Amino acid sequence: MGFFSKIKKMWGNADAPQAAPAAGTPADESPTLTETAAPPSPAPEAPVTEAQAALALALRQAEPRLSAWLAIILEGQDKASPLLWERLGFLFKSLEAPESEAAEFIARFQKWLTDMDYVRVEDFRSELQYRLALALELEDEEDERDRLFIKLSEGLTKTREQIARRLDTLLTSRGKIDEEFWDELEEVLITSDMGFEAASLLLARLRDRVRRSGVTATEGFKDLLRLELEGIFKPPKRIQAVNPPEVVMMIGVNGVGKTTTIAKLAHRARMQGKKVLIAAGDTFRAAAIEQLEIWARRVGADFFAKTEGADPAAVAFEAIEKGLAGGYDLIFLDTAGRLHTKKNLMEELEKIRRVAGKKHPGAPHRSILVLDATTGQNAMSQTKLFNEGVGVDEIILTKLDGTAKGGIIVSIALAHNLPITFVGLGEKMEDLRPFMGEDFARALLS
Ligand SMILES: Nc1nc2c(ncn2[C@@H]2O[C@H](COP(=O)(O)OP(=O)(O)OP(=O)(O)O)[C@@H](O)[C@H]2O)c(=O)[nH]1
Ligand SMILES: [Mg+2]
Repeated sequence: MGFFSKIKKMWGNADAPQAAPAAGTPADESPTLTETAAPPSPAPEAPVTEAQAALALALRQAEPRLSAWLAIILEGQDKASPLLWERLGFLFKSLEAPESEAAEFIARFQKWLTDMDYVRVEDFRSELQYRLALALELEDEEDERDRLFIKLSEGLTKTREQIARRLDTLLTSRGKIDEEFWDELEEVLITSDMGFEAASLLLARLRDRVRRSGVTATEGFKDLLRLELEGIFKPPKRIQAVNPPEVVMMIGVNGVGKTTTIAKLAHRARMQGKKVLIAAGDTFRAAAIEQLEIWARRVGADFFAKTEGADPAAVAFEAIEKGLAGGYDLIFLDTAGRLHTKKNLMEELEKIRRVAGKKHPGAPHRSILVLDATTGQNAMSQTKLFNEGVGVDEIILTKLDGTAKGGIIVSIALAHNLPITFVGLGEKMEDLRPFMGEDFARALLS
């Protein structure tokens, strides 16, 4: 547990001898770290080679950040090679990660490269950093947050154009916060897919905040708006503890991204060393079951399915049985977005809930509603429908990349006291990221 604290201890220890000024060049001059091409010897007392010592020194002297360490590991490398894996293994070792963990990480990554047909570092560097951040529990690190922020900003480009650009025009053209300013602001908010209700609520809160702050010029307004949004995006407190396996049920209308989001979440969990089972509760079409099985294989999760048309509640029941017996940490249950029978979707989901809870008290521990940002205000009625129908514990908003309708997130956060936990910023595994309200507000307005 807590690699981050270990790292802090390691690299930030005042008693540790300060690294000597860079002597010569880092390890990339030597062809290999060890005499042979074999991975670092498992014996901890194995003699340290010159190349390893140089690499250790370079890592030690670098800023204590994942990206800086990775830059050193990848220095002079433009392709996947035995040397690269050796250096990566050395990074794990330097961070006191168990050897077996490093070996598993590397083997899985190599397999992924083969599957994806990637060889060049530039094709896989980003994924490698993402996986390392998860495996080494460094996702909260400033660097990773910066990377996420850039990704978020890119993803929000169109939404930002809708909101920020028009807001900027309004702010510079008016100069003073008066009634006309409020009227025009209301228009900007409503047309950015925030919807009438949310816009009115936000305006009322903003008026109050502006009054309290004493700000009268439009100059200081953006900061106040950012603060207000940050407050709106603050997640309500929840009990996190669960009796394993934690059962996560994915719900939402068809096409929003339930199945791919399960894959992305399972990928994250696997990188964090969890044992994951994915269950095919969408028995609507055989292709859905196959799609999920392929994903499970790709991310290294186990898979449970029955036949097409089977009762999804039975799938849930048996998957939980398998999960309990197999010592799983996490079970993801995919569900259908629409049904082949006349039966009500909510009834079916409710039945899954009931049956899951009977087999494993507290299950499903999390019902995640997946919403597609490109549907704009439609997402609001879906939230209401699912929340009243079966209950929703958290929301994941997908497809924020490339839509101008990202303002919907404000309405969702305002209308329901539900946490938005992740946002989808693209189709790649690393494109599902934890939602951080502060960063989001900043990215939206900057
Ligand atoms: N651009 C982008 N595409 C996404 C994102 N999330 C999912 N998708 C794509 O959306 C499409 C539908 O995703 P699925 O996961 O199959 O959706 P689903 O909800 O399981 O659909 P049904 O099973 O038909 O109900 C896929 O092509 C995904 O790659 C995202 O954040 N951004
Ligand atoms: Mg699906």
